[in-house]
Amino acid sequence: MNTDLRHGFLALAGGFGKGVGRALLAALALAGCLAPPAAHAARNALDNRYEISVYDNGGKPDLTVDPIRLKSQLNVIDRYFDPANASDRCAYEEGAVGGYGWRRLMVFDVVIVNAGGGDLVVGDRSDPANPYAGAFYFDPCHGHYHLAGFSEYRLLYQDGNAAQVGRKQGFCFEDSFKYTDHPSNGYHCGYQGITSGWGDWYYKQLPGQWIDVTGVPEGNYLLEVEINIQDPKYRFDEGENRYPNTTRTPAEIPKRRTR
Ligand SMILES: [Ca+2]
Ligand SMILES: [Zn+2]
Repeated sequence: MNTDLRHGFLALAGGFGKGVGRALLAALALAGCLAPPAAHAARNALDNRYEISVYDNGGKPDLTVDPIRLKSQLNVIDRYFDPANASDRCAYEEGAVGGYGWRRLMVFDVVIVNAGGGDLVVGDRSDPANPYAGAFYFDPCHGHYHLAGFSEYRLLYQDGNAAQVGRKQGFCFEDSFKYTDHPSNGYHCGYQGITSGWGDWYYKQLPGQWIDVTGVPEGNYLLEVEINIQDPKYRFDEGENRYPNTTRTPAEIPKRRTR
């Protein structure tokens, strides 16, 4: 299958939201019809793998962002947002872009890795007995529930000062990539969590998986991602928390090409 078609599928998958997109890509992969992003991811993970060593954290998770994947998948794109398009309208209304028309976006992959010896167990958000139930909201762009304000994406000058207002991003937690040989306990968007030694992948084609850098001058910046910063009463207990919750990577905004 040619590359354009593959990108078409990706856009389609993104439009349906994370879970459906993955299911579709998995089905395509099984059909042997293309090398889906998941296959690229697996290959990249082997070639250039973020090494974690899971430790005994008193049965608790320890979350961190995969710094290798954050860096390797980062790029700046120009994208047109059309008010007549439901998904574009959603991105605008959620504040993921500052306006319609051509926007410059810094897009990147975020994988939340659990390096603690215990699973992150969030569970079913619709169960009123779930202690995190009040932390969820329906994300219309993704078509499923997110834990509100779990992370923030920031663009910084190289001195660490903010170059752009940061943007909060919610998450649904599930097992996407394995970082150790530990088997998955099968968490998904309906019963959320991340198994010890697994990572939850938010790929750059997902709606909102970016910072709108329209109007930001070209130059060298830092991208910063901080996690587990939701309302304190819903924060996850990370025990010893040996792995950092703030990750930075160099991020260049290239010269705009003349159209
Ligand atoms: Ca951590
Ligand atoms: Zn989502």
